[in-house]
Order: sequence, then C-alpha cells, then structure tokens
Amino acid sequence: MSDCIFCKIIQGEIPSAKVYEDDSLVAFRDIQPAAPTHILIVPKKHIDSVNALAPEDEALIGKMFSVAKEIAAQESVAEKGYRLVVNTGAEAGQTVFHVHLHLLGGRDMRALI
Ligand code: DGP
Repeated sequence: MSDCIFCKIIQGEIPSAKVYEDDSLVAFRDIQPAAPTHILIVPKKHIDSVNALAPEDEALIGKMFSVAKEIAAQESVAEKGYRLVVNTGAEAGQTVFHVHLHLLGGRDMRALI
C-alpha cells in the first residue's frame, strides 16, 4: 500500500531501528515508546488489521508470536514479563492500519489492564 507508513519502513523508504527481519516479518523499535522496551512486530504483507485477516494468514500470525518470544529473550525481558498487544480499530487505539504486534517490557504494567 503506497500510503502505508509500515510498508514504507519495510521497503526501506523510511528509516527504523530494526531488531529482526526475515522473509515474512520485520521488527523495529516504536518511535513513541510506551515502555523501556517497545518493539513492533510487523508482517511484510500488508493487512489492514485483525479484521482483515484471512485463513491463509494464520501461520503468519502464529509466527509473529514466535518471533515476539525470541525478541523478548534477546531484549532480556522474557524472565520478568512482557506484554503483547494488538490494537484493532480506531476506538482500540489503532493508528497505523497495517497489522502489528506491540511487545512492551521493562516496566511494571500490573496496574494496567
Ligand atoms: P497502533 O496505535 O497500535 O496503531 O500503533 C502504532 C505505533 O506505531 C505507535 O505506537 C507509534 C508507531 N509508529 C508510528 N509511526 C512510526 C514510524 O514512522 N516509525 C516507528 N518506528 N514507529 C512508528
């Protein structure tokens, strides 16, 4: 999608602090971190949101969680704990309509939902 900021990051048109990349996924640091560790795990395939997922995306979504687990270990937050969040739709706080998994860690989040 030509006007999608995450597609531009994936294509290298916008710089990002990448922590992981393979043939189907990329992960980079969030530009507005909400925690000491805040990484976005993003499929290279443009999918607007969870609402637009198709049955053939199931393996891709599963892989996002596997990669999140690896990155959490790499970032040394796996032991203490971390949060994985997918905002879906405007009222949930989704601002970039290219599906992504937030990995948040490095602070106490127990007071939050
Ligand atoms: P969401 O609100 O769930 O759609 O999350 C979108 C996140 O994307 C938000 O936390 C800020 C981040 N973000 C937006 N634009 C950029 C960008 O250009 N670079 C990076 N690294 N993150 C971005």
